[in-house]
Amino acid sequence: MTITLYGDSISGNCLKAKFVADLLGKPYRWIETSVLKKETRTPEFLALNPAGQVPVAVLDDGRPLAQSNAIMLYLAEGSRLIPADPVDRALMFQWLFWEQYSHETAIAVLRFHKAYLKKPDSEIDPSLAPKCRRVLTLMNDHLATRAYFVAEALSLADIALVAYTRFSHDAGLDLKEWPHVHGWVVRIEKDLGLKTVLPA
Ligand SMILES: N[C@@H](CCC(=O)N[C@@H](CS)C(=O)NCC(=O)O)C(=O)O
Repeated sequence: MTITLYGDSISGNCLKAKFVADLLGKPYRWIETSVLKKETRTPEFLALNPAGQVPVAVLDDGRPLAQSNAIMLYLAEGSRLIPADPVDRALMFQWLFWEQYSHETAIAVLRFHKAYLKKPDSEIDPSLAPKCRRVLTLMNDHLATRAYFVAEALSLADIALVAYTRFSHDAGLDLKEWPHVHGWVVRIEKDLGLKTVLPA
């Protein structure tokens, strides 16, 4: 049985799972599930994830699994995307937790309000843009001396963080201001075999 991924193609969280499955050659069935059309609120979908959020993976044995980073970890089990060294692995988790608590809650949220809900700036929480800038500056400082977030090799930390960082322009942020982040996005998109979404 092939795993099934319920995801919305505009969502970085959903694309994380797709990127890992594609990179590792894991077969899956993708079921496009639109947040804007409220397809995450149907009784069938809520039976899979009562939180009403994509992504959800339905595993080989039929069990549903939610949370993008949990799905990535499941797909990448035993692969080069999870460092073998315990400290490096813990550092990967450090960045995965930071991504969910500090990064996704800034860049993904501002992007969604601006690019998809088309809200004028006056209706958007004014603390979001400065929070995004702090997040990008922290990443830029980290990447000033390294090519990848952990252990000089591609890991789930890079994949989690690139998912929304590459769409920063949708949130009104020009990555050219953060050149190490810009260069890293180009590198990770290439590693994942993705066509760049960065503005020229
Ligand atoms: N922490 C969750 C966040 C999932 C999430 O926010 N999903 C959004 C799309 S990116 C969603 O389904 N939103 C619909 C809703 O909350 O109503 C993850 O990483 O999977």
